[in-house]
This record gives sequence, C-alpha cells and structure tokens, in this order.
Amino acid sequence: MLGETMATGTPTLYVLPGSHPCAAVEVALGLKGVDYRRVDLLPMSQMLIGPLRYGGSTVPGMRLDGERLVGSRAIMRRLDTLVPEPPLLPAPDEPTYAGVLEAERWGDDVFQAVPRRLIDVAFLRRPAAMLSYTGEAKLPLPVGLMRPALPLTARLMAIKNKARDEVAREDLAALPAQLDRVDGWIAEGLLGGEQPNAADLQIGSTIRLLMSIGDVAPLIAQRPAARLTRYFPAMVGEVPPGVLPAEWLPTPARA
Ligand SMILES: N[C@@H](CCC(=O)N[C@@H](CS)C(=O)NCC(=O)O)C(=O)O
Repeated sequence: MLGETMATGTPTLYVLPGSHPCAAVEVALGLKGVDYRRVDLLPMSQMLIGPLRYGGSTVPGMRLDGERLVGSRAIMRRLDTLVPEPPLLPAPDEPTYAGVLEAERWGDDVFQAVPRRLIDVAFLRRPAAMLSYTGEAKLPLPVGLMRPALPLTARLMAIKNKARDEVAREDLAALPAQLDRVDGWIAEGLLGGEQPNAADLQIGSTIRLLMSIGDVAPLIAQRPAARLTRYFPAMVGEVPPGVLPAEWLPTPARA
C-alpha cells in the first residue's frame, strides 16, 4: 500500500543478490507497506545498468516515478518522507536522534565494507559459493551459464572492492572491536529496539551477511549484535567453514 505523500507509480528497486544494503532497504519498504518492483542485477552489471536506470553504479538504487535515488541511506530518508509511519529515525528532538544517525553513518561508511571484502576474498578461494547467494533472484542468465564465469567475476569483484588477503586479515583483526561498538550501542538502547530504526537495518544487514561466512559466524553468535539479524528474513547464501585460513581468525576469547 502506498502512502498519500507517495508519487503515483510503484517504485522499482535495483538490487544484487546477497547485497546487505539492499536487504536493509527491502525490510524498510516492508515495514512501511510500500509495494515495489525488484530488479535483480548480475554482479558487475550494475556498473553499466545503474547509471541509465537510477543514476548510480552501486546498489541499492531506486526509481520512483521520474526520481532517481542511489544508496541505502538516501533511499531510507526518502522512504520516511514518502510514508512517515513507522519512522526509521527518532524525531529530531529525541535524545537518541544524533546517536542513531551516527550509528547509521558508521554502519554505511565503515562497517558495510567489511563482509563485502571478506566474502570477496572467500569467493576467490571458493568461487562456487557465490551461487548460493543467488537464492530466488530472477537473474537474466541460467545458473549453468553463470558457473564458468564465477572465477573471473570473483576476481573483478575483489579488484573493485580492494579485497586482498592482507586487507581481509586486517578486517578480521578489527572485527572484535567493531562488534564491541555495536554491542555497546545495543546496551545504550540506540540499537536493538522492538521496531528497527535505520541504523538497526544498516548494521543488522551487515551482521547478517557476516554470519553467512561460516568461519566468522562463531565470532558473533553469542553476542548481542547477533540479535540484530532478527529484523530480516533468513539469510540465503553461505561460505562454508574452512574457506578462510584458521590463522586469520581472532581467537574466540578476543572475539
Ligand atoms: N554504501 C552504499 C553503496 C552500496 C554498495 O557498494 N553496494 C554494493 C553491493 S553490496 C555494490 O553495489 N557493489 C558493486 C560495485 O561497487 O560495483 C549504499 O549503502 O548504498
């Protein structure tokens, strides 16, 4: 159902299978009861298609009548003006307003890239794992045709995201402190409420993707941060345990 402040048409959301900021926006659309058309893009094709369809080269992107929106935060802001209830941010005069905005910014600018790089490095080692993330996506190519292209796609994605072994090792070393920060925000009440805010969706979608990496999930599972995944449908896709070298992983005590 579309709200009254809505333009007339059904929005179109452009996504990549498995993309966590896309999952965040899809949950927000669902919370607000906005019907939308989803277009599943093939990895890397968004660089060609995105500029034409929604004016950007990353996903999520959205077309809303003539309006073009790029980026999960921009789409979240627009959804709040389109359909104000339930709001994705506290009211500006509430004490948590600035904190939620800052958590959302960090979730987008810093934390979002972590599972992207870790998964890219894992796909370089196990390209076939990429297919598990396609789930029910309506892709323009049958899976059988995609299979031979997986190793090259994995390489291109890793180059695009600057994902290399040493960067993945740094990401894993930094992860416990990042999870402490998320747990701290939950303890403060900025995150983890009954109704998710924009920061819950931004950070929760990243936690959910991180937990699809078999070697990383045990570092998170016992933490409050793991509960942020409850706003989302079950994750489709998995990198099996053992793909990332054991010596890269922080010891559970430090995680
Ligand atoms: N931080 C932005 C960018 C999102 C982003 O980088 N999305 C990835 C997929 S998770 C993407 O489009 N990757 C393809 C590329 O960078 O070419 C947002 O939240 O919208």
